[in-house]
Amino acid sequence: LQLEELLYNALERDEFEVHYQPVLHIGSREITSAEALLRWHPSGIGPVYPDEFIPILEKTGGIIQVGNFVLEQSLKMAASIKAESLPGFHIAVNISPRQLRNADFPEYLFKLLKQYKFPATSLTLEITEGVLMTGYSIIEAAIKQLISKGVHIAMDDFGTGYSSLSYLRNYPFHALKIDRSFIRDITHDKADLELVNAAIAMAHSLELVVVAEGVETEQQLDLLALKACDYAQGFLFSKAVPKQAFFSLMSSKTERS
Ligand code: G
Ligand code: G
Ligand code: MN
Ligand code: NA
Repeated sequence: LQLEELLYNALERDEFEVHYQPVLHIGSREITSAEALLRWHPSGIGPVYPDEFIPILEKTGGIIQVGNFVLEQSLKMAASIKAESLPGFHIAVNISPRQLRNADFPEYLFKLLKQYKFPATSLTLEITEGVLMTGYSIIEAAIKQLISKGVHIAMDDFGTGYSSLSYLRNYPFHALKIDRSFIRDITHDKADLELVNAAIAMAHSLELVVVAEGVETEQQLDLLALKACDYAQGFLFSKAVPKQAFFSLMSSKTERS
């Protein structure tokens, strides 16, 4: 209960910060997008990671407000990158089931996109299979409404859930993110490499782009390039960093080219 108490009013106390992890196009090695990852720094104790506090926010409903904060910060950040250096820049934000169950979510998001003059097609919402497994028809409707307005949806943590294939059949997703547990051993585990290869081939045949998560070595990147994976994200390039550090990452890239 202690974290739950500390989370109460954490937004008002300004304890949340959105960090950004670059995503690179494998072919060009250019940063083309970023994933927003929430960080919490409660005063007194050290940083607490999302795996610990997101489930609590989901339970208490605090995720609605905090999720809106993440979306707003992310769109603001991405809008300035688009304006200053990279018109094609894309931003990815993780969305919880609880947010999608809120009937006001799509309208809220469309208003935000308008406010920041941000194209729907430059925003990806990352959802896990768990989001779809909840079986709420309101979630299904929200996802279809978002897609119809051009918002991209990525299936996150692919391979770790249960029924991913039927969801891929039923929703026009734009991207598939292969969970980092499948990437970790591809240089020495033949079965993992074959699974990743099959996932990429399947995604491409359904016209989805593929992002490999948790890429830590050049050897992994080489194999992913060989298997025609489209994008990569991981410590090889950068961990998630605060906004200013992300801006420097972007400008050092463009200055060099
Ligand atoms: O960086 P890492 O420990 O940050 O993130 C762990 C997990 O927490 C991610 O896989 C992601 O699914 C989830 N997460 C991070 N930020 C957010 C967020 O803003 N909203 C939601 N719903 N989940 C997030
Ligand atoms: O579940 P989701 O994929 O949205 O969250 C990404 C999580 O993976 C975050 O916790 C982030 O810190 C972590 N992460 C990102 N890149 C790497 C990496 O290269 N290696 C490892 N081990 N974790 C990573
Ligand atoms: Mn994610
Ligand atoms: Na993931």
